[in-house]
Amino acid sequence: MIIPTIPTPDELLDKGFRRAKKAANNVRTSKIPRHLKSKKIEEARITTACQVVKEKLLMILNRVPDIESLPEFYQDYIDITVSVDKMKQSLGALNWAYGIITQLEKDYTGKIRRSAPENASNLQKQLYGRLASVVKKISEDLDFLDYGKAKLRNMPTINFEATTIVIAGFPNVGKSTLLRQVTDAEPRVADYPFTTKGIQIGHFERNWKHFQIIDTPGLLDRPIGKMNNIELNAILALEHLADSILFIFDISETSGYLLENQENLLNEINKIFKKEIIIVFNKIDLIENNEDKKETLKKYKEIYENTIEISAFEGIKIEKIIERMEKVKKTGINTGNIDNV
Ligand SMILES: Nc1nc2c(ncn2[C@@H]2O[C@H](COP(=O)(O)OP(=O)(O)O)[C@@H](O)[C@H]2O)c(=O)[nH]1
Ligand SMILES: [Mg+2]
Repeated sequence: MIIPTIPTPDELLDKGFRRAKKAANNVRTSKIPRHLKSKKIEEARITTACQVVKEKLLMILNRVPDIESLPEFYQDYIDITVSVDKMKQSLGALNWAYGIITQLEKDYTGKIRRSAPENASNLQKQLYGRLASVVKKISEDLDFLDYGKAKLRNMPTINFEATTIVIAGFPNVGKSTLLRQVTDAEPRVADYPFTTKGIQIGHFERNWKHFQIIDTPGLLDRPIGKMNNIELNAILALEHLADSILFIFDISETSGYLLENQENLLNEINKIFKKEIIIVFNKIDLIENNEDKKETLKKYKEIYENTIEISAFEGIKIEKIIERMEKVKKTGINTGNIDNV
């Protein structure tokens, strides 16, 4: 979670005014000489109301991390999900309000100190009006941050130290099955733009090295050539994470996708991701008695080098995949380019 709870303008003002009232009562019941009281009361009201509102604004500003200092994947994610510019604008507006309120507080406490006691209450009312109008001016910004908070609540939690492998391949080729076979626990599901099911992140460890496997249903399982720019950006954000892509062919074609189409998808992925691609032929258990399919597999193995044949469902040759993943080098370099599509 990157954004703290955001109050509405009314909540912000109510809190300020309520605390100000208490502060004023404390002065009223204190031992300050009577002739000084009315000014002290109004001064306490002003200072407290301004301080409470400022404190809350500062808390929000301090708790939202500096977007530019986040890993690129998160910057892209925030940009695709809510827009980094709008986010910065809203935070900028809160910062602006903070500055104005500081000035108002200073001006009005000075005015009250210099004023006749009978004018103090009027000055305090003036300040309240101006404070309220400043807070109302950032109403849309508070709204936007609250919307951003909701949108970013279930952002993927990425381990940037881990070697990361992103799975690609048409629906039903066995991506989820393989993810479950390779990783320890149930994969964690996080929101991801343009996916309805969210992305799934699984982990496993080997020889004290941490591996992270990411499945992106709805994203790397359909023709990329037809995607619009925002969708492509959602894909490219993955480029920041992926040290390698694992592409799954369903050699049995029981998923309903012809091998020819699967090849096209592989080619498209090859074009946008400048990453090493591990090619896996899945569902070999289904072609055991099919000489034609076996022949096709042989042909494909000649075209693509270093492929692995598995049955994710029966757990055959899973170890081979893990051994292959262990050889993946951590790159962490973004070389993605949507112009290649
Ligand atoms: N026979 C067989 N079925 C498999 C294999 N791998 C996956 N399946 C089945 O294919 C279907 C789709 O698998 P799933 O992992 O959900 O595919 P995804 O859409 O790519 O995530 C499921 O019914 C799986 O049980 C395999 O190696 N052999
Ligand atoms: Mg799946």
